[in-house]
Amino acid sequence: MGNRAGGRRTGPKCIAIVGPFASGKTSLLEAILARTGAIARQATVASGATVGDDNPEARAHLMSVEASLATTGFMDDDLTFIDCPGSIEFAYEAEPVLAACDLAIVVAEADEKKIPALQLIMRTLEEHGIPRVLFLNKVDKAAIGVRATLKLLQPASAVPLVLRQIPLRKDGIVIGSIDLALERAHIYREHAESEIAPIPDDEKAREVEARFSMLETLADHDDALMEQLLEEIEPPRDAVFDDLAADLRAGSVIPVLIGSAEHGNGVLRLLKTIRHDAPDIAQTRERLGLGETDETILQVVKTVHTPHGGKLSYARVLAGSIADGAEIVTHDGRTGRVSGLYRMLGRNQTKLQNAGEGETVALGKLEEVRTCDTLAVGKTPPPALATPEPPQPVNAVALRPHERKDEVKLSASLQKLAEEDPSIAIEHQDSGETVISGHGEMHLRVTTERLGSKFQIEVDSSRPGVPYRETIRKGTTQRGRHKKQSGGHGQFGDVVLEIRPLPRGSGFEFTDTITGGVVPKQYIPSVEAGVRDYLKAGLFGFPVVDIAVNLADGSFHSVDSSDMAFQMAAKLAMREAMPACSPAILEPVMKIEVFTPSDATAKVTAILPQRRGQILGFDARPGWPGWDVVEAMMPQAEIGDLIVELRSATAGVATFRASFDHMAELTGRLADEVANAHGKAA
Ligand SMILES: Nc1nc2c(ncn2[C@@H]2O[C@H](COP(=O)(O)OP(=O)(O)OP(=O)(O)O)[C@@H](O)[C@H]2O)c(=O)[nH]1
Ligand SMILES: [Mg+2]
Repeated sequence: MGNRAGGRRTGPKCIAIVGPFASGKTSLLEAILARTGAIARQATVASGATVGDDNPEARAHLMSVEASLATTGFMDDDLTFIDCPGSIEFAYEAEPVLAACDLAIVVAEADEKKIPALQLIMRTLEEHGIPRVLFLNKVDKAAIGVRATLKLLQPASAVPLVLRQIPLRKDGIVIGSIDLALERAHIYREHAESEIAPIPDDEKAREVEARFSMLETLADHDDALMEQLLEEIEPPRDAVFDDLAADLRAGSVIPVLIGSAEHGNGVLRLLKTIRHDAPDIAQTRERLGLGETDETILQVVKTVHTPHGGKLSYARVLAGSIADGAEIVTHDGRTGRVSGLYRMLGRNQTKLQNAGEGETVALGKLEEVRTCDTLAVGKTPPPALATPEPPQPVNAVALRPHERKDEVKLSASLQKLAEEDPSIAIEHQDSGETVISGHGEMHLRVTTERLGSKFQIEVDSSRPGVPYRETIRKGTTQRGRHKKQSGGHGQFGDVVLEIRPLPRGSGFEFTDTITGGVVPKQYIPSVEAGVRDYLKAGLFGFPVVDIAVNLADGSFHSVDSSDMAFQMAAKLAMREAMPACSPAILEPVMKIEVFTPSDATAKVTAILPQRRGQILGFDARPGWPGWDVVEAMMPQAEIGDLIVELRSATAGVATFRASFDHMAELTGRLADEVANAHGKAA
C-alpha cells in the first residue's frame, strides 16, 4: 500500500462542474472564483451577476442555459472550470466539455426528486471514464443527515460514493465539517477560509465510525489496507491520502465532499482535493486514446459568437502549445489562422501570446472550426477524437420573422446559433417556414430568445405543420376535355382516366392502355404530368398518395392539341373525379420509444393513450437499471408537445425517440378539423 498515486499531478487542469438542475453548480463556480481571488465578491444566481451566467437568457430563467468557462489560479495551479447547465434540455452542452476535461465535480444535494437526473449524469461520466468527485451541496439546509443522503444518492452511481467529510453540527445547524482523512475539524466562516480546529470530544465516536467506513471502501482496492483494518492497525495517514488519490484517478470510487456553495463553505477543501488528487493532462490523453505525441493537439469544447469580438472557439490544449497567429488544421482538413488567444473568465477575456499543454483558452476568428473539432498546429491534420452525436430532437417550433426583410438574416443567424449549439436542427420548409428542433420547451424558447438578444430579430413562433396526405377509398372513371377556341390557334386535349386506390405506402402509379393512337404517344407523358401536378394538392389541399391512374381513352386534334392542352385535360379529369373517389385524410403515425425511470412508467403509459397513442408494451431498458422503455404508436400530430407532459411526469428526465411508421386514415371530427384548418371544407 501507499504511493499508488505517485504524488500530486502538476500542470493546468480542466474541471467540468456538472450535476442535476439547480443543485448549485453556478453558485459553486462563483464561490470558487471568489475564494481564489479571480473575482472580488461572490455574486448570487438570483442577482443575475454570476460570472458564467451573465447573459439575458440565464438571467431571465434563473438557470444555466449554456456551458460557461472560467480560468483561475489556486496556489500555483492553473485551473479552468466549466460550469455546465443541469437541465436535460441543455445536456448536450456538457458532452464536448466532458471529452476534454480531467475531472468532473458532480454537484448534488439531498433531494430525492433529482436522483434520476443524477443517474443520467453519472452514466455519462462512467461512459467517458471521467474521474469524479461529488460535492454534496446545500448542507446548510439539508433535512437529513449526510449518511442518509449518501444512501439515497448511491443507486445513481455504479461506483461507490465514499464520504470524505462529515458535518459538524451545533444546535442542529451545520457549523463546519470534519475531514476523515486529515482527522480534523473545519469551522465554517461565511465567505472566508474555515478555521481549523481539533475534533470536538463528543464528535470523536462519530468520526471514528465514519472514518472506518471510508477506509473499508478504500480497502477494496488495497490489500495492505485491508490487512491493517482486519488486524486493527492504524494505517499511516499518507497511505490513506494516496489511496484516495489513486481511487479517484482510477474512477473506482467517488470521494464525497460536503459544503454550501452559496455560503462559500467547503470550497477550500474541494480545491485542495483537486490540487492533490486530480489527474493531469497525460492521463486525460490516455483516456482519449491519444498517447504521447510531439504534435500540438487541441480539442474544441464550445463555440461562441460574441457581439463585438467575432467568433471564439474554446479549446483545450491536449498536447504541445499554441501561439496567437498560429495556422491550424482540423482533423478533416479545414484550416484557419488563430487571431486572438484569450484566457476566459466568463465573458471577460485576457489576451495571451501563448497557451501551453493543459490550458483551456479561447481562439479567435476560426471561421471554419466547429465544436468537437480536433485541431493541430501546422498542415498535418490530427487524429479525430470521438465526437459525441447529439440525441434525436424531441420537439420543434416553426419561426417566421416579424418583418419579411429579416428572412435572410434569420437563416444566417440560426446557422450561427446552431454552430454554438449543435443540438438544435434547422429545416427550411417549402411553406416558407423555418422549423427548429431541439430538446425541450425551454431549449427552443432560449434559442428563439437568442435571435432577439444576439441578432435583433423578432420572430413569431407557432407549431410546425403536420405532413398530412390525402388518399382515395374508391375508384372511378372520368373524362376530362380541355377545349378552347380563341381566334387563331385553339387548344384541345381529351382524356379518359381510370382511377383506383392503391395499398398504403404505394405512392403513385401511372399507366396507359391507349390503342390505335387515340392519344398520340408524345402526349402521354403530358397526361401523366397533368395528373402529377394535380396530386400535389388534392381536395383538402394535401398531396394525394396511394393512387393509380390509367389513361384508358381520349382523342386529339391534329392542329390544336399540345402538351399543355393534355396536361390541362388530365388535371380537369382529376379534379372532377376526386369527390367521387371517397377521399380521406392520412396522418403520419410514429413508432415511439419513451425512456423513463421505472417508478414513472405507470404515468407514462397513462399519458400516451390520452394522446391517441397505442401502447405496444414496456420493458426494462437494457443496460439501464431502474429505467423502462415504453413502446407505442403515436400520431405525429400528438407528439408535438408530448415532451412537456413527459418531463413533468418524470422529474424532468424522460426522453423519447420517434421514427415514422405508417400513414393512417384520419376520421370523424379530427378529419374535419384538419380539413377546415387547411382552408378547404371536407
Ligand atoms: N441553501 C442553499 N441554497 C443554495 C446553495 N447553493 C445554491 N443554492 C441555491 O440553489 C439554487 C440554484 O443554484 P444554481 O447555482 O443556479 O444551481 P445550478 O446547479 O447552477 O443550476 P442550473 O445550472 O440551472 O442547473 C439557487 O437558488 C441558489 O441560491 C447552498 O449551498 N445552500
Ligand atoms: Mg448553473
